[in-house]
Amino acid sequence: MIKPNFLKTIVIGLMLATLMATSGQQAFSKTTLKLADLRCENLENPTGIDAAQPGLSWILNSTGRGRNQAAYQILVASSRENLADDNGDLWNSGRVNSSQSVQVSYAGKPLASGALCFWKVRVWDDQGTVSEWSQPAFWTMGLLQPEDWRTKWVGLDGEVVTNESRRLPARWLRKEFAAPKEIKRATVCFSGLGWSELYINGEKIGDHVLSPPLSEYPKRVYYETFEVAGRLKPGANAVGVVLGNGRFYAPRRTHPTKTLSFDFPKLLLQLHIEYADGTATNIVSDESWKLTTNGPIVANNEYDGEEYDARKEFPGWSEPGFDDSQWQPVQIVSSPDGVPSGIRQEPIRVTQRLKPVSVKELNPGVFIFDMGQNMVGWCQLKVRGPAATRVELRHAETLKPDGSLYTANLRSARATDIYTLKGHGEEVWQPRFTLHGFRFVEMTGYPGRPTLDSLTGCVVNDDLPVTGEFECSNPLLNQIYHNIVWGVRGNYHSIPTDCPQRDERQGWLGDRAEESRGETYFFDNEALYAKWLQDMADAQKTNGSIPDVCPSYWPLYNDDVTWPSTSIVIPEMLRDQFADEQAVARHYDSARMWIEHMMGFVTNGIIARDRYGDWCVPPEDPTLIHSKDPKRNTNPALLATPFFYHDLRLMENEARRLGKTDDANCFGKLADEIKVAFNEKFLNRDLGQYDNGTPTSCVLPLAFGLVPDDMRGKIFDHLVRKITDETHGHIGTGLVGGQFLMRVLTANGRLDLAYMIATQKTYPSWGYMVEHGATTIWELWNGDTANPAMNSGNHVMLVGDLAIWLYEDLAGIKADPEQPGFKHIIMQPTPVGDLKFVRATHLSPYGWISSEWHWEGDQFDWQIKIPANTTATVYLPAQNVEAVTESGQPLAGADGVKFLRVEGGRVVVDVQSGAYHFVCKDTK
Ligand code: RAM
Repeated sequence: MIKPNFLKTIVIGLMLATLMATSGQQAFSKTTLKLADLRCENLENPTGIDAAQPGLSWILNSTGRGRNQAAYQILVASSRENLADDNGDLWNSGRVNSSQSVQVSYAGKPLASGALCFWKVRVWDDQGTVSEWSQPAFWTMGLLQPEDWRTKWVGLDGEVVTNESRRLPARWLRKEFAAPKEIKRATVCFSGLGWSELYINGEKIGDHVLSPPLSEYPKRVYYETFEVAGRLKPGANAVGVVLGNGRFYAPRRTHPTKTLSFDFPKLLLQLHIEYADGTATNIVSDESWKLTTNGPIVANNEYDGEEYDARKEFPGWSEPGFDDSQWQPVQIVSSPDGVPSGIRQEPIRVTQRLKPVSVKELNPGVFIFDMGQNMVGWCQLKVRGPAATRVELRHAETLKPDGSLYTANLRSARATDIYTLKGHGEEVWQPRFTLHGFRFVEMTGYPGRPTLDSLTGCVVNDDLPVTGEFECSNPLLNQIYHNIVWGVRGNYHSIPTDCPQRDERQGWLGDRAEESRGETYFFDNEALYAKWLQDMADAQKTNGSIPDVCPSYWPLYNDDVTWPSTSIVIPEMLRDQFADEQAVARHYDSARMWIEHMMGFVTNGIIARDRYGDWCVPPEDPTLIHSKDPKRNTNPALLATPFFYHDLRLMENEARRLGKTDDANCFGKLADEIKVAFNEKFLNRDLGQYDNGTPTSCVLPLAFGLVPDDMRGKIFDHLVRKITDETHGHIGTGLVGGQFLMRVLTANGRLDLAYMIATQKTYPSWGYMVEHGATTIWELWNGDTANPAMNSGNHVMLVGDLAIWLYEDLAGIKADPEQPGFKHIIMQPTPVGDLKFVRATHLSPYGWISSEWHWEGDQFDWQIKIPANTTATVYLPAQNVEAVTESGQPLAGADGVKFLRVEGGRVVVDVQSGAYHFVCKDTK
C-alpha cells in the first residue's frame, strides 16, 4: 500500500500525462483559474511553526495558454468562521499587484505562541479575471518563547541493563488527568528524545515514526505539535509516551569514529487545554508522572534492532484507570541544553509496504525472504503460535553464494529484531525504534512454516511529496533511475544519511553537494535540506569550522574544503530549485563565518585543505576500496582550490543579492586572486592539462569557470581523450568530480560521451551495478568485489550529477537561476544515441512541468507543459522556423509562442504557460 502523498502525486502525474496524450488542442481552451496546494513554509497544514513570518505558497491550476497571476489577496483568520466570513482578522493583504505565488511572507498581526491561523487566497490574472477563493488551509504556531514551556524534563537517569547496555529497554511514561469541562481546543507539544511515540486514551497520536527529527542536541531539540481536542473526553483522561534510544542514547559504538552519545532518553511535554468557558489548563511532564522500563520493548537500538516480548504487554497503559502501582515515579532530569524548536519538515512515515517475492528454507527452520528490492525500514511479522516462542529476524542487503545472509558490510550493526509471542491468536508486530537497510531477511524460530504473508516490508523514510517521474526508451537507464530514487528515499531520515544499513548512517556533507539538486526532480526536499542547513549552523564552532558530518554525531572538524562546501552549495540549490530565499538568507551568516575561517588556510591563492580526495574514484584492482594509482587520484589542492573558488563565487552572488556589497567585493576579490594563482601553479599550457590531468582535474575548473578562455578547448579535449583513450567510455571520477561530469560533457557538446558513460554495463559504471543485481546505488563502483569494511549497497554519492542530467539534458527541464524556482524554465532536451523517447514530469513550486519527446521517423515530436504563472524558453531541434509546427500549425503565429532566434541548430522561442505540441523536421 502506498501512502496518500505518494499516491496523490503519482495520480496527478498520470492525469497530466493522459491529458497531454489525448487532449491536443482542447486542453488549450481558456479555463477558469483554480488555486490548489496551499502550503505554509512549504508544508501542508503544518502545526507548531516557529517562523515569525511564515512563507505562504499556492499553485495556480490552469491549463490554458498564457495564464499569469497579476495580483493576489491573502486572508488569514484566527477561526474558520472568520475566514468563511472573509474576515481576515490576523491579516488581510488586500489586493497586491504581484505575480509572486511562492513563499509570500506573512505580514499581518504578530502571531502569538500557539496561534491558530486559517488562510485562503485568491488571484487575478492579467486579463483581470478573479479566481474563486481557494479552499481554506491552516497552520498553527509553536511555543515561541522559552517561558512558554511550563514543564520539566522527565525520565530515568541510569541504565536498566538488559543483555547489553547499548540496547536499553524502552521507557514507558504515563499520567492521568481530569478534564472537567467542555473542551474547545487542546494542543500537545512534546519532545521525546531520542525517539518517541505519544498515546492519548489508548490511541497513538499521529502516524509519524522515528520522531522527533535528529538534531544537534546540545544546541537544539525538536518538539512535535498535535491538535488533540478530539482525542480527549470530558472526565478522566490519560496520556502515555514511550521513549526509545534513537541517537540520543547511543553509547559504545566506536567504529570507525567515536559516536557521540548524549544522555538517557527523556521527555518534555505540555498539553494545553482550553475549555469552552474560556479557562485553560496545562498538563505537563513533572514529578507526578509514572514510569516503567519493564514493558514489552525489552531492548531497542537503531542499528542493532529491537526485541519485543509480547507477554509483557500491558493493555490499557495509556488509558485512565490502569493500575500503575508497579510503576515508579519519574525522575526530574537535566535538560539536554538544546533550545526546543518547532519542526519544519515532513515527518518520517511508513510510505510503502512490500510483499516478499520469495521465501526459501535454507536449512531446517531457517527461512530466507527476498523483498525483491533493497529497501529501508523494517518488517511487519504475522504469526500464530504458543506463548514464549521467539521469532528472530536478521536483515542484510545481499546473500552469500550459499544463500545465507551476507552481513560483513554491516560492521557492528546487528540488524536483528526478536519477537516473543504472547500466544493469543494471530499476532501482528513491527518494531518502533530501529531501522534496517535490507533486501533479504532471515527468519528463525517461526512456529511452523512461514508463507509470503508472514512478512511485509515496511518502507520507512521522510514522507516527501513526489515531484517527478522519468522514463525513456533505454531500459537500463530506467533501472538506474529506479535505483537512484530508491537510494535517495532510503537515505532520507530527518537528515540525508550516507547509508541506512551499517553502523554509520551519518549526515556526511560531501555526499549531498550537487547530488542534492538531482533529488529535487523527484522529491520535494526543500524543507529537509533547509533543516539540514540548520543542523550545519548548529554544529558550527564559534571559530567558523563546520564538521564533515552534521549533526556532528561523528565530530569530524577536519577543516577540509570539499565536504563542508556543501553548506555553501545547498543554499544555491534551494534558491534555484525552490526560490527559497528565506532559507538562503537565514544561512548567510553561518556560511560567511565558514568562508572567513577557511580563508585562513589560503596561501598564495592556493588552498590545499583536503581530507578525502576525490573519494571513491574507480580503483584499478577490484578488491581495493581506494585506488593507489597516482594517475587516477587528483592532487588535494586541485580539489580544494577550485571548490573554494566556487564557494567564493556563490557567496559573492549571494552577498550581492542581499545587498551586502562589501562582502560581495571581498569574496569576488579573493576569487579573482585564486583564479590567477591556480592557473599559474597548475595549468600546463603545453600539455593542455592541469597537474597530472585526471578527469576530475579537468571537470572542476571547466565547471567553475576557472579555465582561461583560450585554454578551455584544450582542457576539454584532454578530458575527452581521457574518457575515450584511457577509461574507454567509462567513468573515471570519484565523488567530487562526478558532481559535474555529465553536465561538463554536455555543455561542451559531447552529450554522446555522457550517454555512453551513463549506459555502460561493464566496470566501472552504474550499469555494472545493475548487471550485478543492484536495486539501489552502491557506495563503491566495485561493490560486488571490494572489502566489506566500507561497502554499502545503498549510498547516493556516486550518483553525482546523473539525475540532474536525466531531467535537465535528456528530458530538458531546467530552472533558470535568473528567475528561480522554475518561474522561468529552460526547456532544452538533447536527443542522443539510440534513445527513441524520453518522458519526464516535474512538480515545481508553480505546478507540474512536463516534457515528452519521441522520434516519429526523422521528425522530433515533442509535447510540453508549462505551468500557469511561469514562462519558458524552449529550444527546438530544427534549423529554421519553417521546419517546426505547433499543434499542427506553422510555428510562426502560434498562440503563446514568441520567436527569439536560431542558434546552433535550435529554433529558440519563448512560450507562455500552457500545453504545446511541437513537431520538428530538419533536425540535423
Ligand atoms: C564514508 C561515508 C561517506 C563518505 C565518507 C568520507 O564513511 O559512507 O559516504 O562521505 O566516508
